[in-house]
Amino acid sequence: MNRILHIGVGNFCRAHLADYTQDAGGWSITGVSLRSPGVRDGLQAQNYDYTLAVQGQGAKKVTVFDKMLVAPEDPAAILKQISMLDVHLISITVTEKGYHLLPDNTLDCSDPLITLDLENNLPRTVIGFLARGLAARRTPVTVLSCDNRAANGDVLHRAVVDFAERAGLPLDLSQISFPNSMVDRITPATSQAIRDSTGDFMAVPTEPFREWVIEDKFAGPRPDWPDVQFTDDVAPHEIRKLRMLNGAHSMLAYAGVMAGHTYVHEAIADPDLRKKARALMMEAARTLTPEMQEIAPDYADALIARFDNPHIHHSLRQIAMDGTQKLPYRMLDSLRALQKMNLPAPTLRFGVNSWIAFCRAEVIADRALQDPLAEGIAEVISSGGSDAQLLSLIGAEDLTAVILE
Ligand code: CS2
Repeated sequence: MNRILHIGVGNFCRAHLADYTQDAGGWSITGVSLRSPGVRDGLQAQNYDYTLAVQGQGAKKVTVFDKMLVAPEDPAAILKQISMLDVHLISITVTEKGYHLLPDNTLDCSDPLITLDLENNLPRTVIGFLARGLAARRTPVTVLSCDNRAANGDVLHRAVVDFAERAGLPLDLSQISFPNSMVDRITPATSQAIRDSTGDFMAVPTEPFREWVIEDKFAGPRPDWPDVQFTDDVAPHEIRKLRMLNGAHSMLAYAGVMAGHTYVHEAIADPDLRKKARALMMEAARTLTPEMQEIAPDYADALIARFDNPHIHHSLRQIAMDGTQKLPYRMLDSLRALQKMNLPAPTLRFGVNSWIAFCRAEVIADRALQDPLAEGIAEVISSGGSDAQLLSLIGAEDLTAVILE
């Protein structure tokens, strides 16, 4: 049977890639956790099967995983998997921070984990595993990023090549492809209520909607995924989704927490935030291609209806995590594009200012920020630093005047 090696077995991949792959049939997935054994232990105890609790559609058994490996327990086993002949696809969901990139989307070689990986044959990061594993691979393989990042395949490609060059590893790039992709399915963390209602400790709650657009650039075979759009150019779809859905999500997260809300469906029911969510989406929409601009009003309505879903308990604090990694592609790219067109962007500015206000409130309340740059943020705030200094942490120096105006 053909296999996918999937790195990062969080709820999102178990609700998206795994669901699509099970529907396709004929493929199995071997999961890799880069850090803790928790998900592996939980899934192993139930033969790697779990319940996908699709809101409104009931429980679906997902049986597509054949096993799961935990990288720190045996990193060499992961490298071996990358070179195996029945693995035609290596897919990735490690979230934004898992790429170890600078705000300009290049590899952050001053990152301690990347430094360690450059010096050691047994890696810890996804970039280290890919570069070292692919250097030993002799047959075609596709590396498919399924994370929210603009041009996710291109930036992953660049980071892996950069790492390989610095580590002196030979990569046969004629055998490896890195398609860009847009992924979408709102998938919160598993709550006790979901565990109780499904009787499955490892159940994953998700919404009925799912969308996947992939650049048609596969080095070898791929599953016959149903309802996936294959295209030469993913960017218009990706930018639509990242700037409208994720941009509004992040604004709701920061402004929503500050207004005392807990979940997305509560924040979107707040009349002021509802108006602002739509306004942010429509500001972002002006940066899209003409085709996407045409569908933007309907798309915005559909997104708001999805945010309204009271059965999906999507925590605002979950979305608020890792803001330094998310804001660049969710808000700053739109702000830059609008600035170039000389168009106003009051709600996007409000969104970035809400992040600043949220960071300040958290640090002042002595709550640890969940962000790879948490220390730097806390240092700026507790030493009386300016908002401009916070913006420089996310590479927004060029936008300081616009955002803080
Ligand atoms: C969310 C996303 O956690 C977040 O930051 O904005 O996970 C969002 O739910 C997905 O991208 C929807 O496809």
